[in-house]
Amino acid sequence: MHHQQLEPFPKDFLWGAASAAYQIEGAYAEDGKGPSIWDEFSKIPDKTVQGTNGDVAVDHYHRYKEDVQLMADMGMKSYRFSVAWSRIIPDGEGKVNEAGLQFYENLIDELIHHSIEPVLTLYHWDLPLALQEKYNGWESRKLVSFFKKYCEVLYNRFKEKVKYWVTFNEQNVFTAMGYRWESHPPNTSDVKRMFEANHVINLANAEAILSFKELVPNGLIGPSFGYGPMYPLTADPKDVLAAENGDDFNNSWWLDVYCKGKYPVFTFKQLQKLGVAPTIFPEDEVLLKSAKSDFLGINYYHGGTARENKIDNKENAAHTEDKSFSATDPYLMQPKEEQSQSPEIPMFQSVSNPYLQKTVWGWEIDPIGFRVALRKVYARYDLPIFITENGLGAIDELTGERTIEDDYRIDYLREHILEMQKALTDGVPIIGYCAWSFTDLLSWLNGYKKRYGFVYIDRDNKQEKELERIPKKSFYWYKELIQTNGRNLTEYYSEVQK
Ligand code: BGP
Repeated sequence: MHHQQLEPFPKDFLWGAASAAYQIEGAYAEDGKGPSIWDEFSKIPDKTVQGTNGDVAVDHYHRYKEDVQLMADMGMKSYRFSVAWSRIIPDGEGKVNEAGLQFYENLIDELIHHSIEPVLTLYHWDLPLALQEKYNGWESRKLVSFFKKYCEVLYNRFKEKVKYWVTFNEQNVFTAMGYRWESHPPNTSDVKRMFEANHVINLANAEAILSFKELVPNGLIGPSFGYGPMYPLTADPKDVLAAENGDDFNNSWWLDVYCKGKYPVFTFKQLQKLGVAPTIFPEDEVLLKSAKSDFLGINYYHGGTARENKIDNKENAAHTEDKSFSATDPYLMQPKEEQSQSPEIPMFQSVSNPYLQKTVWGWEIDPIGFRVALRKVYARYDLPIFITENGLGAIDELTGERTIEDDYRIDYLREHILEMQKALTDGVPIIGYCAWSFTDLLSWLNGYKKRYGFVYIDRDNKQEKELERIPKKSFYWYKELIQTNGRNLTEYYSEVQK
C-alpha cells in the first residue's frame, strides 16, 4: 500500500525512550534492596562478556535527577522504566521496603515535574533471588500470588501518578534464554520446564491485570512482547506453511494467550505430542480468558525467516515406517526426549534473510518488517499498540571534541519511525514510541560496548570512569523530531517521493 502523504502523528503521541532497572540503576545492594537472580547470574564466569554486570551500571540510582533533566532538555513526552521487585520486597514475598518505593516515587515525581509521562514496567527480568532459591522461581505457582502482591503495592502507591503500566517485558525472550538456552537465569536447558514456567507467568500476568482493573480503574495496562514477523524464504507453499508455523511458535504462542486467553492449537498439539506441553487446569483457562489488556506493548528489533524443514517432506517420509517423518533427518534419529528439546524442528527451520543487512551484532535491520509487524498484530488482536522498544545497538566512538557522530543510529531510527508512520497511515492505532534506550546502559550479555542510547555514558566494560553523560548527535535529531511531532519526517518522506 503506497501513500502519497503520510498522516501526522496524533498530537498527544508519546515520544519517549525506555530502560530497565538492572541495566541502568546500579546500587545493587543499597537502601535495603535484596539480591535478584541477575545479581547472581552475572557473576557466573563466562556468562556475560568480560564478566560485566549491573553492580554500578550507569549509576542512574544516584543520578536520576541529572538523567531526567536531560530527558526534559530533549523534550521527551514519556519514559519507560522498570521497577526492581527486590527493591520493593527484598525477598519477594515478605516485608515492603519503604526506601525502594521512595526511590521510584522520587523518579516518578521528577518525571511528572518535567511533564514526562511515566510508563512503569512491573517485571523486566530481575526476579528476587530468594524466590528462585526457595520456590524454584517461576516454576512454582506460588509466584502468581507473590507477584500479585508486589504489583498491588505499586498500584496502591502510584495509581494517582502513573497511567501506563507494562506487566512483563518480553516473556518470550526471558523464558527461552533462561530455561532453554542457559544464557539468562535460571541458567537452565529444559524445554518442558520452560513451558511450565511460561504458563505460570501467563497466570501471573492475568492475575496482575485483573487486580489492576480493580485498583487502578483509570490506568491502562498490557504486556510488552518481543515481536518479529516471520517471512517465508520463498513463495514455495511449503516455505509459506513453515513461516506460518514459525509465527505460531514464536509469536502467537504468547500473544494469543495475552489477547484471546488461549494457546494456539498447532503449537500446542506439537508440544503435547512430545510431552512438553504445559500443565493446564480448568481454572487456569477461566483466568486467562478473563484478563484483558488495554494495549499491547511491542518491542521490535527484527523478524525471522523460515523455510520448510525436510521432516515435513512426504518424499523423504515415504522411506520410513512413520509416514510423517524422514528417516534421513538427524532429528528422527534422536530419542523422543531429545526431540522434545527442539519441538519446532518439524514445524519450520529458521534461516537468514538474503535481502537484509545486519548490525555489528548480527541482528537483521528491517524497517519494513516493523510496519508488517504493527499491521499483523493489530489485525489479529485489535488492540492499540505502544512501541515499548526499538533501537540500534552499535559501537559508538567518542571523538577528540567529545562528541558522538552516530549518523547510523539516526538513519536506523528515521527509517523505522517512517515505517511506523506508514502503519499509522494504514490504520494501526499507536499510542507512543519508546526508543531503546535513553542513556547507554548495560546490554545483558554484551556489556557496555553495545550502545543504544541518545546519551553516551563514558564508561567501558572494565572501568566505570566518571560516568559522564554526553548527548550524541542522535539526541539532537530526536529532540527536533519530538518538537515537530514528526513533521520533519513527513517532509523528508515527501522529498524522497519526488
Ligand atoms: C530487549 C530487552 C532490553 C534490551 C534490548 C537490547 O530484548 O527487552 O532489555 O536489552 O533487547 O538487547 P541487547 O542488550 O541484548 O542488545
